[in-house]
Amino acid sequence: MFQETSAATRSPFSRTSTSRPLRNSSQISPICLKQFFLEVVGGQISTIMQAFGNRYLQYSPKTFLHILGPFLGLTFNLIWRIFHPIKKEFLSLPGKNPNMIKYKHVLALNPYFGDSKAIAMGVFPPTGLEYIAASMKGLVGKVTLLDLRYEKAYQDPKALSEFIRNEIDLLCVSIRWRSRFEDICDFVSQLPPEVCTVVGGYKATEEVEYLFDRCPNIDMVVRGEGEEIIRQIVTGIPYKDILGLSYRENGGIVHNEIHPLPDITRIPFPDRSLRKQDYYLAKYGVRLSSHTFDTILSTRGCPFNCKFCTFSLNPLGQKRSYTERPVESVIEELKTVTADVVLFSDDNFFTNPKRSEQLCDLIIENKIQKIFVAQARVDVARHRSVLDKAQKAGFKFFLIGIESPHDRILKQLDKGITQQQVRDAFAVLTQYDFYLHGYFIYGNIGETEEEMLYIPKFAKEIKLDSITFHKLRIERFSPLKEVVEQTPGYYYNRIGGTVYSDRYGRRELTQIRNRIRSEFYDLPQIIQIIRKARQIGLVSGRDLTNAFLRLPLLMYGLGRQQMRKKR
Ligand code: B12
Ligand SMILES: C[S@@+](CC[C@H](N)C(=O)[O-])C[C@H]1O[C@@H](n2cnc3c(N)ncnc32)[C@H](O)[C@@H]1O
Ligand code: SF4
Repeated sequence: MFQETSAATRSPFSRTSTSRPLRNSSQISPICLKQFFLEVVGGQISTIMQAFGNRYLQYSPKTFLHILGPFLGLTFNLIWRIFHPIKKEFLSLPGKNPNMIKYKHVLALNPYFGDSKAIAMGVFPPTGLEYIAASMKGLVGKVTLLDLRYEKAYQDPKALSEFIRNEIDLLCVSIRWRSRFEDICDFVSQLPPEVCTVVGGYKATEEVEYLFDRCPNIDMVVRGEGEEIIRQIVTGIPYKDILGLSYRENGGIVHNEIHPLPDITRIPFPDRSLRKQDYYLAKYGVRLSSHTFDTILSTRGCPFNCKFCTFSLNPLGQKRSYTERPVESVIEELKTVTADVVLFSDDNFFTNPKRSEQLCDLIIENKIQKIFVAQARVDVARHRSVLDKAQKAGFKFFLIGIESPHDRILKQLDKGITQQQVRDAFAVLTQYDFYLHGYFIYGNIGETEEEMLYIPKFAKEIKLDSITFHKLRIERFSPLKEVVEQTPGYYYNRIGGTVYSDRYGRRELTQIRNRIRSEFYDLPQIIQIIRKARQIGLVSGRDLTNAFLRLPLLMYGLGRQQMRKKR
């Protein structure tokens, strides 16, 4: 969609807007000039010296020059080649020279706060934003990261605006999810328009035009993975030359071409030093576990092509080719992680079983003691040696995509597994002390009520500890989009919305969801969850007592959320 656009006039997104003119868009920074001097002029001097020594001087009658010429040329060239990369790296760090810094104080803002249905939402740090902060290190004066979930005082846009006005010259906001998107737009649009504002993230990338329209104070939207793009912005590269950037110019919006996917082996670790607090499991403000939580990303992308899934695509629709970080680098990062529970955010931690085993070996060897959580396909059960190692290394919690107990649906979704394979896999997985969580999708094309209601029974048969079940969603680049569009009686009302049918509308699917939930989460299952959570060390006896004592608070929070939902 963005492919052929490089100027406002050619952009399918271009339109007039009431925006302020762009700031500093074509400024060439001192860093660029210095780099240019060293790379081009310096390289030329070195080459000329060498040529001079090699060719010209050898015909000179002066013998010492005859010998010294090539020697000098070669030496200069050698020194140049040895030190050039270091100098270049040094020069690309304007932090070493305060005069070169374009932005003195950057605010990296995680704008999510307030109660959310997703319990996992409060648990994890804003990893993407910490990657962005790490990429700016040394290129800007100072970075402050504000995670509004933990900054009550700044949840008021007026108070935050005052801080921004007094302190900040670049505001970076991360917008990742569809949920709460409108609230976040409201919030961001109240922040000071005079401070340069750049937003990025999965949802921001999906909503570029809308964001410019909705929030007149947004100057730039970074599309896709932002590490290299933010470096270019803060070092003063002209906006027109920054791939993956959309920005305002002359009352319109310019969408530059897509940025190539960054090489994750060279990306710095997310900057965890900016955190002001630990992350923990809480619901309605009640802390449920004494453990602290963190995420780590050891690969990006997924080589599978399940038809419903857009995890393996980026928000621009590009397939994120499966790429691995070197295991040693993952271990180095893990050594810096202080949290007790660490989620590998990789789409599937066991895509390359050999590498996963190697990583487990290194975790054991380096005595890194954590509770690890990983996403996995059922295929992992075929590799017992990997499971043995994973257990030893501290992998205790598996999030596994099963999707459906029915072969017909699994085939329709291109999941690449059968019901029997799922049963076989769980016969193996349940022999370990893993907490097993399964993902299911209901409301699939042609799926009957009876088939949907088999989910809780099947989940119990294969001995899953807990499940989540989502209605089938259609994302913008979902390969299932066309299938739904071409199937009579099936429809979705918006991108990212649920698939409904003439037979199963919103009301019917909600009723089915409630039945799946109550049939699976009965009292014995809840006891099993608590027992397993204790067994793997996720919660302690003390945590349970504390949670029990705060039960009234939890009930109050739940009640308030229900009331708000009704309103
Ligand atoms: C791990 C994960 C989670 C974790 C979060 C961990 C964390 N640290 O925050 C948990 C389990 C909490 C989670 C929950 C949910 N998730 Co989720 N999640 C992911 C997943 C698999 C990886 C995210 C990640 O860590 N990526 C790695 C980092 C480095 O990338 P990033 O955050 O996108 O950041 C990069 C860019 O976006 C950009 N960027 C980000 N912020 C900024 C800011 C600036 C200024 C700039 C310049 C750039 C920039 O640069 C970053 C570095 O490259 C993605 C899929 C994916 N492959 O991205 C889905 C995904 C983001 N989740 C999704 C969904 C739907 C959910 C849930 C709603 C699921 C559910 N039904 O419960 C909940 C929502 C929670 C809520 N808000 O209510 C969808 C979002 C779709 C959408 N359009 O809204 C995604 C895209 C998966 C998908 N394709 O369906 N999720
Ligand atoms: C990362 S995958 C699960 C782990 C692993 N990659 C696998 O395939 O087994 C996350 C889960 O999100 C759910 N999901 C993803 N896209 C969805 C969609 N479009 N509609 C409904 N659920 C979806 C699926 O249940 C999927 O298993
Ligand atoms: S469901 Fe899992 S395996 Fe399938 S494409 Fe998505 S992330 Fe990959």
